[in-house]
Amino acid sequence: MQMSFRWYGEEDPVSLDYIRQIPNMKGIVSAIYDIPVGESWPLEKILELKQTIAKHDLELAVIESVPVHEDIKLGKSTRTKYIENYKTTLINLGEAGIPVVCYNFMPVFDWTRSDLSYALDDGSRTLIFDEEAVSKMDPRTLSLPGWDESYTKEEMKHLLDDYKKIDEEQLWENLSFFIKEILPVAEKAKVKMAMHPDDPPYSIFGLPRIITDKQALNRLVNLYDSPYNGVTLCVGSFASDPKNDAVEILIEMLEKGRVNFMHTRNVKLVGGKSFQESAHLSQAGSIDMYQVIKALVNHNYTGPLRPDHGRMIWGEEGKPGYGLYDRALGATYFNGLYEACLKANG
Ligand SMILES: [Mn+2]
Repeated sequence: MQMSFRWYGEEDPVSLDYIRQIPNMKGIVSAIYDIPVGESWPLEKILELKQTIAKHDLELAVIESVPVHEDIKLGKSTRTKYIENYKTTLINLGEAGIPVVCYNFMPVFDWTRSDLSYALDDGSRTLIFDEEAVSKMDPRTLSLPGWDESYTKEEMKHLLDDYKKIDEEQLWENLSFFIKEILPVAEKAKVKMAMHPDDPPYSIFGLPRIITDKQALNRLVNLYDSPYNGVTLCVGSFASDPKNDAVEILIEMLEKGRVNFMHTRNVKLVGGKSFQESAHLSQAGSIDMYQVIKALVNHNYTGPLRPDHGRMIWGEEGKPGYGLYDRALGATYFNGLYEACLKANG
């Protein structure tokens, strides 16, 4: 397991200097944020990012994410040029020696929450998803951090209309087309693809969502039979649906050799489909993190792992989910579980 941390580039209030001081921290998960979705990433920019990180004695371990243009998800004829650009990006990432790319296939909206700064009983602040509050939200006027904010109101309306013609099977077909186009390129470039599950893993705002459960992951990895066609096993995303057993999903994908990246976040289910992002500790949420790390150790997982979202604690302010302190506590906790599991195995 390679302990890693997400970093949003020079704009990130959390500096590489600070990240480096977290015990056992080795990898950085980042991206190039100033290239419009759909355009290819130049090799020089990738190398520049890699060098900036290397100067701090860290390694650019994962690109999260190379976003997929909506025309690809919609299966429009214009997808051809965007798929070619995606291939160019993968070739350049391979050239720069970047081993893993995280991506997702969620229509329009990335991760969705109803409140980004909900006060927990202990005074910390966290992201929550309240089923009722989300059902009252208007997707045409909504914006959350990490989403593509380049749409005008009119463009957003058209985009949402376009998706009215796309059901889940059609979305699968468009994903299948994309996977079969890019995977041979990723294999040749030696870049492992790591599909992130939909977050939360069910339809919201009437939009189709397909990467939602164990069955979906099996269908995905069977679209192209290669270890390069793998997953980001985000236990917190899967566990947001009470129907999913995140540990069982993890073990199945480890057995198939398709886990290319780990996200370890805990969530506390609070009834129905509502949940709160909790501290990473098992007892704080609904995921048994000991079982997660034990599964990784037992399957000799050597890939990157990052503590996913953390709460805002100790008065820290910053990007919701991406403060320094709670994620650093998470990393330390996972280091401890890892050492214990490793030593228990002799
Ligand atoms: Mn995640």
